[in-house]
Amino acid sequence: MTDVLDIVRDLVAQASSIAVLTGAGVSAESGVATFRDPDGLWARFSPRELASMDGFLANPERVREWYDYRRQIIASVEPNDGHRALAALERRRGSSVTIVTQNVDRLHQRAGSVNVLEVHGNIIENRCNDCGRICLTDDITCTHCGGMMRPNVVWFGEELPRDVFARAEQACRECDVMLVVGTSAEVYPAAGLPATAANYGAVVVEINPNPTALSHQAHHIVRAPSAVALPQILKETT
Ligand code: BJW
Repeated sequence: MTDVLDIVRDLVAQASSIAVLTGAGVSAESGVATFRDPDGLWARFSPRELASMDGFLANPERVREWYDYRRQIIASVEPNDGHRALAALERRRGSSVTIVTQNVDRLHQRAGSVNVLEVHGNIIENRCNDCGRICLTDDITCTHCGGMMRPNVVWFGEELPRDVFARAEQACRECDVMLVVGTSAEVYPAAGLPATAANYGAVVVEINPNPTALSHQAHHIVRAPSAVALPQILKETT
């Protein structure tokens, strides 16, 4: 473990551009459930019923209740040492650090990260399904066009926000090192970003206590929880 931590620390120290793809595991140690772990959300709730447009149209009340339940959990937790280590890295290295997050919980921003691309949206806001207007209120119809308001997240079968994903791809093409942290790397197109980075010459590092769909492609693997590994890798010297 010490060896790989030293190697990854050196890679980060020498990189002129760093992309970080994060997933639900980064927030696990804050107390936010992941999706696909044995105790994850998809073990208790149906993605088809709760994270798809068909599910929403069939029962909008149930979907809204589920998102309200998750919003309450997120409001009651704090960023962890992993989020904080990434925010501190960005404070030292500026815009050369880009976080591409699949997480909708805004914990990176609450830890102080600024250059964050939310490829699956966020759970804090609502969005009109018809005109796209974004708001923070819990109105169920849009005051602008009368359309249905829904959480501002990306459900299965929906396109990711095009400009945000384009910027994420650009960051992956430009980086020297990509850290892939706390994601099962099963959900596309985000799961394809590490391959983009590798194809453009980046070193890809997986940080995850468990093997994932990405593991066989990663150049280095740190098998540890992110709130432990990130502070060790991203010490002040990097
Ligand atoms: C720790 C830890 C610790 C634990 N420290 N680590 C190509 C092939 C096959 C299928 C597809 C394909 N392309 C597209 C698809 C379909 C689909 C898809 O990928 N399906 C697969 C599941 C098979 N993709 C889509 O539908 C996407 N849209 C799309 O492709 O649109 C096309 C289109 C184009 C043009 C017009 C219209 C359409 C959209 C995907 C949206 C995903 N949405 C969700 C819900 C968001 C809202 C919400 O939160 O409610 O996003 S699903 C869920 O999965 C959520 C996550 O962001 C996403 C990824 O999960 P993540 O973060 O990886 O979490 P887990 O739980 O899977 O993994 C946790 C990891 O943490 C584990 O590895 C643990 O070991 C680890 N861990 N503790 C570090 N302490």
